[in-house]
Amino acid sequence: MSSRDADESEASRPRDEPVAETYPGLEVLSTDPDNAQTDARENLESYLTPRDEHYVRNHHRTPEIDADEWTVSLTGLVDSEAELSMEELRTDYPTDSVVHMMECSGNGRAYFSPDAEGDQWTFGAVGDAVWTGTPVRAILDAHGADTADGRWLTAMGGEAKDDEDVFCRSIPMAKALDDCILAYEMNGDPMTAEHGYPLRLLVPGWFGNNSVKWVEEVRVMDSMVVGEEWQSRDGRDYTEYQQSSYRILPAQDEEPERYAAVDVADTHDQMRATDEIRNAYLFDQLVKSLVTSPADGAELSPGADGRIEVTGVAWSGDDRVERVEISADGGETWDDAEFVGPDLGRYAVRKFRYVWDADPGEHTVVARATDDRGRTQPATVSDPEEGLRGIEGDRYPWNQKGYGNNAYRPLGVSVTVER
Ligand SMILES: Nc1nc2c(c(=O)[nH]1)N[C@H]1C(S)=C(S)[C@@H](COP(=O)(O)O)O[C@H]1N2
Ligand SMILES: [Mo]
Repeated sequence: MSSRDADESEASRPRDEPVAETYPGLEVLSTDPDNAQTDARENLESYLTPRDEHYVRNHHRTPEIDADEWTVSLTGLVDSEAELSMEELRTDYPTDSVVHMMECSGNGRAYFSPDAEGDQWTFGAVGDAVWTGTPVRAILDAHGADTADGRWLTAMGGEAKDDEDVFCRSIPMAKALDDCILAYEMNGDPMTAEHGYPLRLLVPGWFGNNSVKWVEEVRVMDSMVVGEEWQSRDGRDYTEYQQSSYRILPAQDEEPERYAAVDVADTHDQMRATDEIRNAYLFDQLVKSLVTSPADGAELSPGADGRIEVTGVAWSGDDRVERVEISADGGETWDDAEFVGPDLGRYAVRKFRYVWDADPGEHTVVARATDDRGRTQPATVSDPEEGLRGIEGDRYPWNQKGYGNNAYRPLGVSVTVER
């Protein structure tokens, strides 16, 4: 029985519980489908974001799935196609865990002017969790998959109804082999329904849109999902979320250019290689940071020594965060912050602190992170008329769907230091 048949025999049905009740730590942006972000900067100070403070981002209604009935099909360029139960995934293959600070591509959309279409996420569509499951490589190796460079692993979500676009993502084979897992646990417990129970693809270091929830088929292919075959496979469109959404689309472009394949996965590099790739795909995350304390609007009375502790979090994509700087004057002058606490791996959150010798008055405190390839956060978002396709002149490219914003100035906190 394929999981699609299982769907129809009640292995999956839409879930009724309102997110506002199940996730008290979230601010609900929309319901049906549910979209909710963490409601306070302090929530992100935990090394692991509790499951109920981790943002939820859905295109369709959350399915309620019976894990005993659920299977994932392995198809395409493999010696033997297979249909794997949750039990087989857990017991027949190795297990791996990874800590990943996962960010939605739409996080920071609210800071675009004019508005970009979609839910107006501010800073809270990001969360750090430890994900546990079966390494994708082990499954591909066991079934004689063609894992040559240039192949793609396409993962398909199982929640779309017959008249809905399937949430489907193609991942370059090199990344799939390197560290992707089919995850069934989040922070040591089974995932909650909204986060993908019973199974999701987890693509560490990459924007959340790559980590397909409720995955029901993974297919080894020689291209991404593209073309007519995939625009109406079983009467549904499997290309929308790969080729149309989750692309950097400047104001002057009507539609993103649909490619069968791209050689460059690194999102930042795609945004620069404007001749080869007109509209970057949102693959690995861009370096970013957030001051978590003091709170925006705080009135601070420093101790006798006039010092105030500034703390925050930083994260990145495939390249590690190497440096965080703090400015108490909105970005005119900078000082290095120090990293504190454990490093839980290359994709995990990094916490930082800075001891600020504060003068009385009003200040805008901002943080700026830089990755180990020297890429740093830009100051602001560009105007649409500039038509940028990548980060230029300290400006993040305004884009129609409001993706990838890692500009530091909109994330600053305004504080008053008292005498
Ligand atoms: N099947 C499916 N997978 C999905 C989505 C979806 O709508 N359907 N949303 C994606 C997006 S855009 C993000 S940011 C993450 C969010 O994961 P979370 O809800 O666990 O935070 O899931 C991704 N996986
Ligand atoms: Mo997302």
